[in-house]
Amino acid sequence: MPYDPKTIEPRWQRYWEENQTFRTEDGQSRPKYYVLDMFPYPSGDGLHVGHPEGYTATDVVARYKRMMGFNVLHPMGWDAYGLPAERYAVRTGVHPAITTRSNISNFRQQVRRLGFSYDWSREISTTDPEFVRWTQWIFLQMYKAGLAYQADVAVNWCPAQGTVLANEEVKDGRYVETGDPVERRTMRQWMLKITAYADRLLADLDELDWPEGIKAMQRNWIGRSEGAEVTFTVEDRESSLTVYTTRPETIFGATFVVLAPEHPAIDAIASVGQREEVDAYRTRAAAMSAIEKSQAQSKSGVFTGAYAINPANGSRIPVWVADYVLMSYGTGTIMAVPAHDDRDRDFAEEFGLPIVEVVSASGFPSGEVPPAAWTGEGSMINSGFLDGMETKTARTEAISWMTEQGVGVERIEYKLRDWLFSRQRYWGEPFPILHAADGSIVPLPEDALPLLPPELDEYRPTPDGEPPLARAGDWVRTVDPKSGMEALRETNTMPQWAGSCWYYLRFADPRNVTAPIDPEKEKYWLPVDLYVGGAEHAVLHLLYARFWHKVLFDIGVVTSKEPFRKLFNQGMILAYSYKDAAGRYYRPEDAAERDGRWHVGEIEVERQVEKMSKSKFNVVNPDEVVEQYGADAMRLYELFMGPLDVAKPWQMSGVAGVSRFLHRVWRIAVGEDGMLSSKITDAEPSPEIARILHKTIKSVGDDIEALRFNTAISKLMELSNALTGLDTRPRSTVESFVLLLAPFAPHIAEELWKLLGHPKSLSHDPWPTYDPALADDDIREIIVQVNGKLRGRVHAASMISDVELVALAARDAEVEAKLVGKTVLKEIVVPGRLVNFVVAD
Ligand code: ANZ
Repeated sequence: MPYDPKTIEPRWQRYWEENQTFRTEDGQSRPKYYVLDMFPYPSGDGLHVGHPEGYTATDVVARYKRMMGFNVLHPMGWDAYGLPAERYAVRTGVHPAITTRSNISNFRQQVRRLGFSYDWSREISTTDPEFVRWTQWIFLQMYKAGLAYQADVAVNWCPAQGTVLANEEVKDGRYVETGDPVERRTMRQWMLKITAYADRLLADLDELDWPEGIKAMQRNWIGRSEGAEVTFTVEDRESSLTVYTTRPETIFGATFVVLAPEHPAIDAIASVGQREEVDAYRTRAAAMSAIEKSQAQSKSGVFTGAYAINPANGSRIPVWVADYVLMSYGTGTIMAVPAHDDRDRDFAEEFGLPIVEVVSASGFPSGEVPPAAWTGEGSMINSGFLDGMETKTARTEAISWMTEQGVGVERIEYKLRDWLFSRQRYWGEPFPILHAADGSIVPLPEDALPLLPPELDEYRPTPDGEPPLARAGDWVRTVDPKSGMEALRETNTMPQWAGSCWYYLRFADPRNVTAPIDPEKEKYWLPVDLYVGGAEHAVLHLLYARFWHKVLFDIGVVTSKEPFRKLFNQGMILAYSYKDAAGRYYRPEDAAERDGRWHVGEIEVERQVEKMSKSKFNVVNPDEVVEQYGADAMRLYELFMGPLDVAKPWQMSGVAGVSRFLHRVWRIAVGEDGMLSSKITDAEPSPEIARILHKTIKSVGDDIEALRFNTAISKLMELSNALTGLDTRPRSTVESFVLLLAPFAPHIAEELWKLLGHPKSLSHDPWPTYDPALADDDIREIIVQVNGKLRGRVHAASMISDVELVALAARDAEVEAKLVGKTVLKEIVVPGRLVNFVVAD
């Protein structure tokens, strides 16, 4: 009877479900292990082969840890609010509530077919009313703590999406998800004070077992700089200007001051003669899109006609306006030091402004200005009381001097800005907020939660930024339950990130109706031990969730400082695509290789590895893979393709390859008649097989712990080859092999386990253990001679001492028989090879 995943797999999936094999109980005395996938948003396109890559990895870990005796929490849920779900609804014209429900059930069914050991009793969706209740509750706590506030802010308005976006969602003037351009506007929005946590978000990164690249991206995004604020008086004006600098020691080299074009002080400073030119420049700068700004190379700017006084040396320096200075950073004003800053240098050269060197560039003749800005450290020159000091010392000295003189103070600045938390979209959590007639903000009482989005037929975004919820007049007009006065509901909604900021907590206590999570359960389950998902969340979700977690820590909801102890990013799964010289794509199944070149019919095409996309016809549908090869083959291939964290192309031939492996595995234990193979015996394994087995147990365990799944699988393949080669296969070895295979290919493993005579699922059976001496890679076979004649063979680690080796050799049964009653005259040892006992006859 051949291996038939089509009958085996659904049967075991039903068994697991009926027996609640993966149901997790709380608070046991056993140690816990919480392994989590970044939950998907259930898009209308269904599952992509990229999803199960991470899901299979975490499932292997979950199954392995269970067999290691851990109480494992391994849940799945749906990130169902937000732009992606709504974009799909807008495209199809079907209400998001309906599409979301059907998308979820489609995703669930697709995920289930892969046999993951999720505890489905803990399934949650961010759109569940009970989940929404606690998302809104957390927002209310933030509001009460002063961490949520409304403000008129310069926002990223995306006309194509009809909503504002957070800074984290915009790169080079475009929405990162869609590439739609973004404009600057000022709008009244809800903000979350993530900046209040900047220091902790930065410091606590050090404790995390996360990829260094992701930590570096978060550090850069938070962008802490140590520097000083320095005040420059303006000649003949009432006003003064405060600059932010990270190089206060270079103040003697400050030869001009520059303001951002949006700076409010410009009106008071610009001279009558320069006013017109300044205004024209400011208008031009305002009209520039964020995209143009991010691409602007050449320096542009305008002189204000005013002069500032450098407080260090009293020199009179011109004040300029230029768009390379950002209003949103520091004070929106800089002291320009063209000898030691590249941008200042370009600007000075463009407009013929003086360049004064104050840090000697090592090796450059003094008195001459080097051809480019020297931005490194050095010793101070042309700097009065700072002369001769090293830059680092001079920095501290300069700040002390400024503080004494009352012209400056030390200041720490962050690039991180508060999180713009409202969206002008329909499909999100409404804010639990009322606006009273007198303009005051009234938070909804907690017992009025959840507040769900109102029923609306027209939920499309509006062109002017008026939220779609404003159309639900009867919902918007309400009564403040406390005062009984008329009030209007807030019509903005929360962004798609809200639910994912705390969903990992809820899995530990998904049905709690009195709190977001029970404190005992939180203490037991949190933090997440292993979190796996794509690297695209490096800053967005992973920074937002850390922020909420810290807020929840401060209000006593959680006891851990960080939510995710270990993070691992899966690599992108790519695919081959085929296109001709004109850039037209062809279906992969129509392409064939001839003489080393690819063709579709007579047309020559180029084969490339690219992202999967419908327009390139190279999307692989997981359902078809399961249909053809089964879930176990799909799972194995997902992990056998290469290291988990690298990008790699999908190849159907690879799936066929692992499928052949599973067929061979089947034949190790199953005879022609479908019964246990007659080759399986109760004999002891040979030393050779025992060694291979123990080595495999050790390395597969080590590989799973280190998330090196591809090498674990190849070691299982080696062991299976060894077993296939045997005429009699020791039952104990075959059983151990089945247990080792189980986390990777659980369906076939359960089936073989049953055939081997075990009536119950192996999911909670102990993981095989190994004998370290046998598992040692460097075990050598040692020949044992007595008077030069071969009498036995022993196995020993290459590191063993001569004395130990002799003792081991003497214990070999045959050798021992030859030695009894004899006098050993001499022992000759050739380490790693041979022991010869020379005995008297
Ligand atoms: C004088 C100076 C001398 C500077 C020098 C640099 C080198 P980070 O490290 O990124 O914090 N700066 C300050 N505010 C700015 C703004 N709103 N827009 C553009 N540039 C701004 O950078 C801090 C440095 O960037 C500050 O230190 C300032 O230039 C500039 F040899 O001041 B520096």
